[in-house]
Amino acid sequence: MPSLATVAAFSLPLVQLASAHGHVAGITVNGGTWIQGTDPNWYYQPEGSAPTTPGWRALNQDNGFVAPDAYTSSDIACHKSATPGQTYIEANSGDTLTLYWNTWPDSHKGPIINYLAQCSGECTSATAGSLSFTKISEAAYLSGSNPGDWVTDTMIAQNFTSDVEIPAGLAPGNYVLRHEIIALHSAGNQNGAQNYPQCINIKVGGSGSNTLPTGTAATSLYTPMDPGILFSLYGSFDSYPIPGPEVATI
Ligand SMILES: *[C@@H]1O[C@H](CO)[C@@H](O)[C@H](O)[C@H]1NC(C)=O
Ligand SMILES: [Cu+2]
Repeated sequence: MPSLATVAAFSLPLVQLASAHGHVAGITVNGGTWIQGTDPNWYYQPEGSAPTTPGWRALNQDNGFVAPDAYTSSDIACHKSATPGQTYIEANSGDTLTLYWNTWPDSHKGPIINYLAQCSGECTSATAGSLSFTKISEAAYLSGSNPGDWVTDTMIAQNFTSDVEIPAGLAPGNYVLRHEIIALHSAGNQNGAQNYPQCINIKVGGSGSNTLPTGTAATSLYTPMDPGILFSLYGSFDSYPIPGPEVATI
C-alpha cells in the first residue's frame, strides 16, 4: 500500500493502475436485483453523464483510504470530499443488504463496521459533516494471530460481499448507511491504519417505530491512539478491540 505522500505524488491514472483496493460497486436487498453502488471514476464525470445511484461519491480515485490524521475531518464520514448519492435503496426494517465490494486485497485484514445516520430531510442533499452515526453492527477478529483470520477474509471468500441487516423495528425514514472496512496491515505504526468508509442512501419503509439512538459525529468516532486503530497485526494476540462506539440496541 503506498503511503499518502506517494499517492499524492502520482498522477491519477498511475494510482488507479497501482491500486487493488475497493469500493462498494453494488448492493442487493434480500438477495434481489443488483443495484449499482458507486464508482470513484464517476466523481469527475459531467453532471448527468454518470449513473444516478444511492452510493456516495468521493475523491478516492485510487480506491484509497482515510488515514488516522484525518479522523477529525469530515472525510472520515463518507470518504474524501464525499457528495451524496442521488437515489435511495428502498428497503424495510429487518431486510438484509448484501454489499458487493469490487475487490479486496487479502493483506488488508481488519474490522467491518456498519453505522446508520438519519437524514433531516433528504439524504440526497445531506452533507457528510452533518450526519450523526449510530453503530448497528461490527465484526473483526475470528482466530489465530500474526495475522490470523479476520472478517475481511470471510468477505473475500464470499465473493467480496458483506451483509448488514437494517435493524428490525427501525422507524421508516431516510438514512445513510456508513459501511466501513479498517485495514490493519500497517496499523502497528502510528497513522498506519487505513479506513475505507462507503456511504449509501437507504429509504427505509415498513412498520417499525424505533428511532435511532443518538449517534456520533464521524469526526468523533475514532482517535489515532485507539487500541483498535494503533494495533500490531503482525504480532501475537487472541482478541481485538473494535474501535468506535458500542453497537446500539434498536
Ligand atoms: C460475484 O459478484 C459479482 C459482482 O461483483 C457478480 O457479478 C457475480 O455474479 C458474483 N459471483 C457469484 C458466484 O455469485
Ligand atoms: Cu493498501
